[in-house]
Amino acid sequence: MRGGTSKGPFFLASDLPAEARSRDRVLLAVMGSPDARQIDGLGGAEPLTSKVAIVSKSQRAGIDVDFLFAQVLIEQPQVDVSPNCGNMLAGVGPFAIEGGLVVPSDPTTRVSIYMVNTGNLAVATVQTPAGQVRYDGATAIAGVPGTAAPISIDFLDTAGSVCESLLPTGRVRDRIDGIDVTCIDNGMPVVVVPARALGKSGYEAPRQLDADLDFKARLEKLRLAAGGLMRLGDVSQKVVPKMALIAPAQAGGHVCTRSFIPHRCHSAIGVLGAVSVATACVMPGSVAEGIARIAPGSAGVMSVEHPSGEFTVTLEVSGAGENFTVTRSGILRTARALMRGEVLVPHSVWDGR
Ligand code: NQM
Repeated sequence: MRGGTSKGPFFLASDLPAEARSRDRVLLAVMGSPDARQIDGLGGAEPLTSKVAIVSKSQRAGIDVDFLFAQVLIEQPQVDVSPNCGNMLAGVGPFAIEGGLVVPSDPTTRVSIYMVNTGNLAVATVQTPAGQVRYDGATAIAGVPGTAAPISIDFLDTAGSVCESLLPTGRVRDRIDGIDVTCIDNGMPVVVVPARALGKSGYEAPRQLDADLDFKARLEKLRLAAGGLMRLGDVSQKVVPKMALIAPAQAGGHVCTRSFIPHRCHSAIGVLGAVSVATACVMPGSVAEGIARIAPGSAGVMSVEHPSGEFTVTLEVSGAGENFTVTRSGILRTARALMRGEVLVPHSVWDGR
């Protein structure tokens, strides 16, 4: 399925090994990792197309389905299930309805989703006229050609999704390596850095930033240090925290971003990454102060600019400092089922030989 600006196979959990090491071995074979081109598997040789969704009927009261997201690393034999993915999440509702895990209603179906990676809840509203998933529609999202049916997603409790709290270092600002940053986790651990502090405008094309190896080395140094402060331990083999450069908005939004996931510059921005950056922008005292332009009363709707357009996040927040609280975050995505079938995994992988 395409989920938002990501793409990958969706599995019923019952079709995969239950034990994590065997499951990961199978997922690496499915995607063709480790290999820069993922030539012997389904992966698309970039982080946004090296993702897997694993879905099952939930045993939790009041919850429809459980969703486990797996980021299959491309050049390392590793699968990271520490973060969530708000883009693949967009495909979970349609997949669950079409797979018979959720009974559809007319004209929309609300699917409550337990996000196993982070232990958070999301509620997706899927268009289901006459009880059939509708994929076509008029909603455009940046980074996907054309239009499709809208899927709105509400997050109820994403603060401190992977780290223990919204501000994992306990501070709104930290100084690392001489640079002021805000480390935040409202669905995705992100280190927010003013682009100027790293000698960038924040308006560069992703490939320009990716080609600057000195800059990338400096960014990784900052990330490794921030990972420790955010109590994520040694993050050298983890895909979190992500890094987000911010600059004043250029196209009518509230802030402009270039995000790194974590080693390549995103062609747009991750969903929960955008939610975390938007949250930092409305948080008094963060490094976004003076960079994000927020008109009084507009904090509830944040437009986050990125290399291929903008991403709108709705936020309900209250308080300041230690009492700053996020009560709800919302986003709009689209998704599409691309094919159904069987992926073939060598016996030796399945058997662990
Ligand atoms: O932040 C990219 C993406 C993502 C993850 C990444 C995502 C999210 O664009 O919720 O969606 O941060 O690796 O799919």
